[in-house]
Amino acid sequence: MSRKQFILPVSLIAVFSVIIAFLFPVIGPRFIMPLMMGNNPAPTDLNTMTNRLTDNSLYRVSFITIPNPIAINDMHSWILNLQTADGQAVDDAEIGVDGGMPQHGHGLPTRPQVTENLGNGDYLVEGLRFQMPGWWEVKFEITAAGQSDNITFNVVLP
Ligand SMILES: [Cu+2]
Repeated sequence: MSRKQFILPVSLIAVFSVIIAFLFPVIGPRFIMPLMMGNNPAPTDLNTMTNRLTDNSLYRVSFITIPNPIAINDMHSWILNLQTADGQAVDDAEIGVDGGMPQHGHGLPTRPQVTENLGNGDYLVEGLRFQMPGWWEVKFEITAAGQSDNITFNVVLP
């Protein structure tokens, strides 16, 4: 093989590698990851209500997203409203946030946190980001007056 015959394919590979390296963060989340992880449609019987009772019915939790609707890859916030099961605002709660994509076996790409207690049972949750379409679970562990309960919201991003 001559020097010329060797250099051409090597430079082509280099150029393509650079192009792919630049494109990957753009096309990766939307197309490559779902392909790798299995592009399962979300279950049709998912409860996607945004106002629900916690697992043991201790609290009623609802949320709005800012902005609404949310877009893939956008860092965004939720306002979570927390009430007792009989409708009293809960203002002194400790709230943990977790979640992920059950069909892909991965967690959240960020570490969202409650950053502000807004009063009247409202809490600001900052730092949420969903980097691919599909079924996401967002879980809150709520502790108030020594009583903990959990809730899992289902979010399906088109
Ligand atoms: Cu995923």
